[in-house]
Amino acid sequence: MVSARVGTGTALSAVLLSLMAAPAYAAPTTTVAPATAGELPAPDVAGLDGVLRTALSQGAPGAMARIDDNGTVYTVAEGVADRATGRGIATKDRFRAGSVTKSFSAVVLLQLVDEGKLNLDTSVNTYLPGLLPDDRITVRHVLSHRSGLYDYTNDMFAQTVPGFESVRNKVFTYQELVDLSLDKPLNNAPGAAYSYSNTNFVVAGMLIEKLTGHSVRTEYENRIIKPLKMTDTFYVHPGTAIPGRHANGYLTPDEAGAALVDSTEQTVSWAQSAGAMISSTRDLDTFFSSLVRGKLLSAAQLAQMEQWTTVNSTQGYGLGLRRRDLSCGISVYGHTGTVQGYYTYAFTSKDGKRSITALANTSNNGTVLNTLAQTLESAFCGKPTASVAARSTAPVERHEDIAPGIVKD
Ligand code: REX
Repeated sequence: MVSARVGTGTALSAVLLSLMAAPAYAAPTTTVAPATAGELPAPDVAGLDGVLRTALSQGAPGAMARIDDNGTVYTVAEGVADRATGRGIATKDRFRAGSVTKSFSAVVLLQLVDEGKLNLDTSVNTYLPGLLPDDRITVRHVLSHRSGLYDYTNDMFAQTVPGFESVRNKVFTYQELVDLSLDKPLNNAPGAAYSYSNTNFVVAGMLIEKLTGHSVRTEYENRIIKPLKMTDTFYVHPGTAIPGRHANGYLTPDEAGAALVDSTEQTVSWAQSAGAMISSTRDLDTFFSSLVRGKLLSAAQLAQMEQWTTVNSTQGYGLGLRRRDLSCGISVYGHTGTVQGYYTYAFTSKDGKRSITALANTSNNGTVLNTLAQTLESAFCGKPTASVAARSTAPVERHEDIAPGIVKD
């Protein structure tokens, strides 16, 4: 399902059109090698477009990315937002950002630390008496995925489309989600190991609501969305619609060759504070850039957020924040997201001067997910040199760091 908009020429003119429509940013005179932030090589916009086209060839109906490079904006879009109408995807389209929500939840909690209302090394049960089966689980363990709490989504989505349809319109309480997790023993002793689990960020949502007396939506809005003027960003729960112009999401069934399922509308109640945020490429660039520039947290809490637990040889997890080490030797900071029909990458450089958000409107397609990871290389490492030319064909570590069984090859 490759749309008529595929093609570098089309994509690059989309860049220029988008820039004309966004006068707040300086338009680049060329999309090739302008002056760039810090010591990073210029972004490889043509390479980025090639990555998106590869994602389409692997089954994504559409793919798009926006780079904000110290005031210069590059946008690239390929394929469709809506398979029924054939409307081309565009970087202004909103989408479901999945676990990028975890970074929002962590920021709210770290602001509460700054306000003296929360201590990272205190037991979760001190704030939520009796919630967890082990008093040794601290707030820090939860935010760094070291609590050992089992990820209930492993079972919920063992069968991809039936699992999704069984929760598409369901509304869970946080307690119900925690109870699903507690049906299983802890994966590890508190603090002993990294084990990615949505349960941790359900607990984070409960902490936010307990400590503030407000819904997570109110706290995201007042502390992050409004101050940063992120007008494309919404926490919609338990409503099922994405407000305004958006990309539809298409879930890949487990059965080879089966038709994609339009998964745009859902409560995302199974994730809530772990994954229900709606946003745009512009807003997520703004969010992570602002975060690392210290616009949301004190230097002390940002430093806490950037204390890394090792995930594997090229990834670390902080507090609701991922670090990815790229082939050119630089590290970038942000989060990934997977909800049915949407894969997101949103990352920024150490100084926040260059950010990229990339989106493919499909999921349960590990090949597309691995391809989308290459957008970071194009954005931050520039054109491949001979020594790294092999990276686009090099085997990528098997899938992203995600819970077992949530993605198929
Ligand atoms: C649930 C199943 C995925 C997806 C999930 N998403 O846990 C959270 C998230 C909110 O975004 N995590 C990602 C489904 C990994 C992150 O942190 O980057 N897969 C799909 C299946 C597999 O149903 N049987 O691919 O849409």
